[in-house]
Amino acid sequence: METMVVGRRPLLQLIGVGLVLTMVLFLVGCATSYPQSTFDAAGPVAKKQLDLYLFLFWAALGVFVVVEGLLLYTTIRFRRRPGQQATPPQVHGNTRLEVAWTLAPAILVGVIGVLTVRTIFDLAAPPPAMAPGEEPLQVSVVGYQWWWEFQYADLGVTTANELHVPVGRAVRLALQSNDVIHSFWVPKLAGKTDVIPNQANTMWFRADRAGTYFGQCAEFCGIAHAQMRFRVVAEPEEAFAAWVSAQKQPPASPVGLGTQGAQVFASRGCAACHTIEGTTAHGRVGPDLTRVGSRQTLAAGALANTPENLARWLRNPQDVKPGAKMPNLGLSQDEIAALVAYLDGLR
Ligand code: HEC
Ligand SMILES: [Cu+2]
Repeated sequence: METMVVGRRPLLQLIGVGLVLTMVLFLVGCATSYPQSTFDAAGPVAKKQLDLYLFLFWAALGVFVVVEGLLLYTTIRFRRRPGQQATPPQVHGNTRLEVAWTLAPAILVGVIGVLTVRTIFDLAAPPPAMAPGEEPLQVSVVGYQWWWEFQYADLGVTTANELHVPVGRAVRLALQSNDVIHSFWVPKLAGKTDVIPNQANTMWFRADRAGTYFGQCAEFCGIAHAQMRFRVVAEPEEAFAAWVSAQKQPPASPVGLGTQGAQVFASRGCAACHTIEGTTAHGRVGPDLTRVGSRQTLAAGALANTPENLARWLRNPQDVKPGAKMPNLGLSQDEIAALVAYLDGLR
């Protein structure tokens, strides 16, 4: 009797520790915001992918419960009891059982295969029009180490790291890479699609809820891969149209300190890499800065777009985003202040 009590205590402790750990795991799941959760599908493409995933999840859970249940049952039911001989009777082969455990997984894998292929074909088809004659919005996405360019060729707009789209309308993307393989991923809107040099991949999504959706490169592409983020801003049709017309107008002429900033921009070689419409700057190495002041972030989500952060970026891009392809140009404090006034005014 005495030995049994002692023998059981560690087991109880183990169960206790297990329960606490399980509780911690569940509580960790109680965060309030999930900006990149695939479980919160905000459009039909993400929804379809989520449905397929959920089927797989429940099927796998069913298999787990059956297999582990049988394992536990046999372990306990047929355990060695006191006074039993060392080796239990040996059995070889059981045709019925073997047929059953070959057929069951084959059928399950077959069902998963059919559902998967159907989903792939569904998503590869052109997006359904929500209204008669409605055309999807066409955007070209170009992946660069380590930022994104979005070109709306039909609208004459180019921007970086911030994809504006109208709510409730399909968006068709043509994805290309300027250098290495990247992958375009907005978890709440659509699964990943590879972005490959010399090969235009296409995909589509639709945002059914207005909001800002977080996206990021999902294929390791070099040192700053983790800082290759972007946002999708889905807004009502009128707000989207207002954004487009603001982006299309040439930026207002700089005033005050901004005028000096424009001169610094021209004299310090920025134009070799950056474009600002309405000026002589037509560089194609870095992001289009025509409306840089209107964007939420700098350097593909590395910094919030504030004057202080813009100054930090210009002081030394490598400090903010190690590996970034913009060199440290050794700008003076005065030059930085003038550039910040100029660039922040480009809205
Ligand atoms: C050799 C090419 C090159 C030169 C010269 C250059 N840049 Fe850049 N710049 C880049 C690249 C590439 C990026 C993108 C960095 C990233 O996000 O990884 C960038 C990013 C930026 C950004 C952030 C834009 C955004 O939307 O995130 C600003 C602002 C900027 N540069 C301003 C300047 C200014 C001002 C100058 C001149 C003083 C300058 N750049 C000179 C290549 C250059
Ligand atoms: Cu990447």
